[in-house]
Amino acid sequence: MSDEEDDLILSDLNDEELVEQMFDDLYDGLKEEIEEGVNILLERGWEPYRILTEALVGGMTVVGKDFRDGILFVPEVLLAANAMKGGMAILKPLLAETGAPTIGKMVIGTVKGDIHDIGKNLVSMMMEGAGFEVVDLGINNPVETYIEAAAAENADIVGMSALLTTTMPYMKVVIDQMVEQGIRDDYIVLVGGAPLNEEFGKAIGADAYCRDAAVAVEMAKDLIARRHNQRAAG
Ligand code: B1M
Repeated sequence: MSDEEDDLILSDLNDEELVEQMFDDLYDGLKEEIEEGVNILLERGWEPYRILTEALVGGMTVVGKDFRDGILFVPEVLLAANAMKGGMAILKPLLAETGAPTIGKMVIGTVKGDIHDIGKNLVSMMMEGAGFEVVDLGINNPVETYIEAAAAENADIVGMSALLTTTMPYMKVVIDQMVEQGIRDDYIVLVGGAPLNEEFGKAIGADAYCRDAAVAVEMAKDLIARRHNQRAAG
């Protein structure tokens, strides 16, 4: 690291420069700097959601591109993910601070064979912030875990995340098993993850594909409201 970089004082940067620097720090896996950047933006009055999307998710997109292109490798991406999680941990309680009453319960996990959890964690945070109760099943979940947890938690929503083209078909295994057990309609099934699209969501029988965490919240609210209305009418 050059002396110039060594001396860099994050709080001296304007917002745009700071976000740019946070992209670099995320890329370099510098957790403490990311945490400091998040705190500075909060002090400057940025909304937690804006910090999450513009500074953290934005930075991770750059990491993703260079990972795809073979410029970054797994160890570096793990460090970047760790730095991102440091920033997310600061934002989590703030996003959940809306004080909204619980409007539904969701169990969510990454599917079997898949260990990516940043997107899932982000969805969990945003759902909690919107007033949902969330039970996070973690990563690498077999079908039994989803089904048992949904029943045990009396969940309204089953959420599944997959980041690999090789693991996304597993979502259909879970839904097919729910159909087989006659419990499919007991739950709203939401799916998401970078390689998915709307067509895939429909093809596997999910209630909705969610492009990002904000869409997941909207879909969940919408589908819960529809369910309540249907029940009230029936
Ligand atoms: Co992985 N990885 N990775 N990786 N990784 C991808 C997914 C990849 C696209 C990179 C690339 O090549 N460009 C590629 C997949 C290619 C493919 O399948 N076509 C890939 C690969 C190949 C792999 C390995 C196989 C690499 C290897 O070992 N050779 C390996 C697989 C391990 C496994 O799972 N079995 C692997 C490992 C890893 C790390 C461990 C290093 C790390 C994960 C760390 C962690 O999650 N704790 C990692 C990372 C970080 C990535 C990238 C760079 C970033 C993913 C991420 O966190 N994005 C990723 C490239 C990319 O996606 N651009 C890549 C940020 C996050 C906020 O976005 O997860 O899309 P995302 O979530 C969004 C939406 O998709 C949606 O909302 C979220 C928030 O807006 N959403 C949901 C997600 N889940 C949802 C669930 C819902 C609703 C919405 O339910 C209701």
